[in-house]
Amino acid sequence: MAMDKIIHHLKKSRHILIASHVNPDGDAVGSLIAMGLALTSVGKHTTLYNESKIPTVYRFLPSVDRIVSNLETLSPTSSPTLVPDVFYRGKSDGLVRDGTWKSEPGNSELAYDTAVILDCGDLERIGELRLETRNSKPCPRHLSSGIEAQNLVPDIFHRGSKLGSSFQFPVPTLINIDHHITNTRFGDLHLIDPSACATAEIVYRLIKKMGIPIDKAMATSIYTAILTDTGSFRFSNTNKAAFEICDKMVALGVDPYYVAKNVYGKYSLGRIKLLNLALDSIEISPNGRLSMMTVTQDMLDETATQHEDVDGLINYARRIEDVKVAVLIQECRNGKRGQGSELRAQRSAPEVGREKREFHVSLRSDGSADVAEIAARHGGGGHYTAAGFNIESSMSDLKSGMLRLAKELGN
Ligand SMILES: [Mn+2]
Repeated sequence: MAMDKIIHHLKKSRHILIASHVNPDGDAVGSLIAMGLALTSVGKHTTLYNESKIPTVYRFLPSVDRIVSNLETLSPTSSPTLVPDVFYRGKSDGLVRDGTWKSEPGNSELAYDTAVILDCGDLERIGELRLETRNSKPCPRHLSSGIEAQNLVPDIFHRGSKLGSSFQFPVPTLINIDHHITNTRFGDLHLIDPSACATAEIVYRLIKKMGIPIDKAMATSIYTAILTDTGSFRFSNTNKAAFEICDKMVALGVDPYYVAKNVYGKYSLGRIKLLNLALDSIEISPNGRLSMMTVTQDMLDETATQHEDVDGLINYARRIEDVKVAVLIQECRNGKRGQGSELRAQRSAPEVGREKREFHVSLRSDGSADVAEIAARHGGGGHYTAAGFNIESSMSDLKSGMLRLAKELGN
């Protein structure tokens, strides 16, 4: 069983890198912290990684300061001379060896045995950090501990590196834990359950099965993840486990009012003003089935808000009577491109100059339309009722394209 294999592997691991998606939501932050605290409590050396700044509303979470956004300054493996030539470089006909493993005493202490990727439908969701995967053939699993790594055939390694950097480190095994229906099944070991209300539900099951006692800090992280990913038990992913787990977390000392105050009760004035602008931007398709909200960079600048303040705004567009699908078009900050944008940039290179910009499009449905499928058409993904994708386009082309979707939604 997948979970047993993962537990077996985690128990053998010594230094575990745990990461979740860019622009993290409550599930990405809460799952990351819960997993990190649990593995730390059983003596594992853990590194918690998220590329983005953790949103203000989640900064109350215990151990949130343990999350780093830069591995280069943290890991001794950041020096490329320490683990020099161990990696393979991709070739179209497969992978060719790019050097030899130079084992030096102590090196195994510096490397990650394992990376656990949480709440990411595909590996690019972790951002600029590249954990390259090889799906060509099954990897030998017996070579996973640090000491044994000295005898490794290098081709079982994933290479961790950062775009535009010589920084790299070995990551022999990737574990993929997620609840997105569009998960690409990247990595070596998978725990993917689209019926889970949140990745934190799966993390909870894993921690329980490992026999790790859940303390109040872990409980607060799990509770917050489930509370926010279910929209406070309102979204379609709300299941029995959401209530059962949260009930247990409260029994372990979580204070629901304290969490709610931090997550929902502390909005900056700028965020409220942004809400005003966003509500004002709402357009409805002629048949009334699709609503569209736009958030431009100018709106963020005008209200001194950031990406994190856009979180949840789309729900206003979704709850409008008769609307089946709500679309939120968000302009990305200049130069800050989202996942997969490189490919799209290449594809549209001849069209540069027609004011194409990078946008993130969020989609929500009332349960009668599959927005994961719509997002997948554009290279994105998500859940049946909540999904998204990045696209390079002009605002007007994008808006008319999205409005055309309304016709698929009936009259
Ligand atoms: Mn999630």
